[in-house]
Amino acid sequence: MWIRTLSSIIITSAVISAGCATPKAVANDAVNVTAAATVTKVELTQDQRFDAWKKDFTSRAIDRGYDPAIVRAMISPAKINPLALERDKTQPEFNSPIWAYVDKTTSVDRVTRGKALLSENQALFADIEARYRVNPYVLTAIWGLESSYGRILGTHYIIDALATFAFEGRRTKFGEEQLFATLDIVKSGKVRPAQLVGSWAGAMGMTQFIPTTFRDYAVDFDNNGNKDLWKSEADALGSAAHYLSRFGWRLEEPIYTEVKLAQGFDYSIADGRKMSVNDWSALGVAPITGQRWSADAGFLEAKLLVPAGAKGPKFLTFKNFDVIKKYNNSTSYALGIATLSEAYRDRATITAPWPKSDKQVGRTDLKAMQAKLTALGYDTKGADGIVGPNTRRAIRNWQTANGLTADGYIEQKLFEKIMVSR
Ligand SMILES: [Ca+2]
Repeated sequence: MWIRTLSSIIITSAVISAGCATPKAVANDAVNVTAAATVTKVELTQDQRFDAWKKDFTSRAIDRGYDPAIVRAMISPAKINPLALERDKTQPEFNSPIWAYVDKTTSVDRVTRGKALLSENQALFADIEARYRVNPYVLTAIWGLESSYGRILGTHYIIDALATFAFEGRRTKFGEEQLFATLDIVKSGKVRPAQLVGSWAGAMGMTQFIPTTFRDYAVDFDNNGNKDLWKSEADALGSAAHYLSRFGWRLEEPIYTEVKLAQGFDYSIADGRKMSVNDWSALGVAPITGQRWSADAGFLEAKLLVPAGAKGPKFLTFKNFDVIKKYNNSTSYALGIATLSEAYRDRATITAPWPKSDKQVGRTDLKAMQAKLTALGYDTKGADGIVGPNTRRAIRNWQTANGLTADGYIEQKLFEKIMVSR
C-alpha cells in the first residue's frame, strides 16, 4: 500500500517536472538541453513528502497495534507547523548567560503571584505533600516557570508540531516517539484529542509535559476521569509532584546552599563529583552566611557547582537539584527553580554577584575552541559548540597547565587566550 502510493507520487511528479522543464530547455542553448536531459532526481513538494510520511506513519502505528480509526483521525488532518519547522532548522548562536535567566526567574511579579497561589491552594498542596512528599514551593516554582502559573499554555495543536518534527529535520526520532506517546495518552481514555494543545515543541499544560512524560507521570489527582493538566490545578501540580517523587525528591532536604570557598581552593574538584557536606567542609566549603553547617547537613551528599567561574556565586547542590534537572536538564533552569522556591519564603536567594561584564562565547567560536583544545592535547571528545563535561574538563586541564584557576568556566577573554596558545 505504502510503496504503491509512493511510486505513484514519484511518477506524477516526474511527468509534471518534465513538462515544466522541456519548454525552457528548448528556448535555451544546447548546454541547458543536456542539463535537462540528465536530471533524473525528482523533487517532491513538501506537501507531497508530508502526505507520504503520514501514510507511512499511519501504517506503522496500525502495525504496532493502535486502533486504525484513532490513528487516522489524529494523523490524517495533521498540518505542518511552520514555527516548529523553522525552530527545528535554526540553533541559536548564543545562549543567554545563566545570570540573565536566574535574575528573570525571581521577578517581583512572579514571586508575588506565586505567594498568592501558595496561600489560595493550601489545602491542595497539603494533600499533594501527604501523597507524594514534595513541598509546595518547588511545585509552585515549576508552575510559575513552565506556564506563568497556567496563563501561558501554548496554542499549538501538538499533533501538528510533533508530526512536523517526525516528518524531517533534526528531531525525527523525538517527534515519532512523542507521537506514539500521544496515541498512548488518547488510548488511555483519560485525555480527549481536542485537549492536546501546547507549545510549538509539543509540551502540554500548566507543567508543560511532553507526551512521554505525560503518558508516564500525569495523574488524575482530582479523580474526575480526565488527566487535565490544562485546567485543573490539582491534576497539574499533582502530576509534577508525582514526577519529582518518582525521580527521588527528598522532602527534608534543601535544593542548594550558596557557599564560599577557602583561599587557594582547588576548583578542579568542582567537576560534578559527590561528597558529603562534612568532606566539602573539611576542604574549605562553608555557607556564605558565615554560619556553620548543621549536624544533620554534614551527612548529606552534595556537588560543588561553580556555574560562572571563580568570580561568580558558588553552590553546594543536593539530590533535589539533580531531580529538578530530570525535569529539564539545564543548570540555569534548576537554579531558577531553586531560587524561586526560596524567594516565596522571603529567603535570600543568591548573594554573591554574577560576573555580568563577561562576554559569552558563541557556538561557532566554541566549536573552534574545542578543535583547538583537542589539537593541543586536551581532548573535548568532539566539537559541537556545547560546553559539556568533557569540554569543561579540557578547559580545566588547560587552565591548570597554564597556571590559571581551574574553574572550567569559559568567557571571551579566556577563549582568546586559548585560541592563541600553542
Ligand atoms: Ca482530573
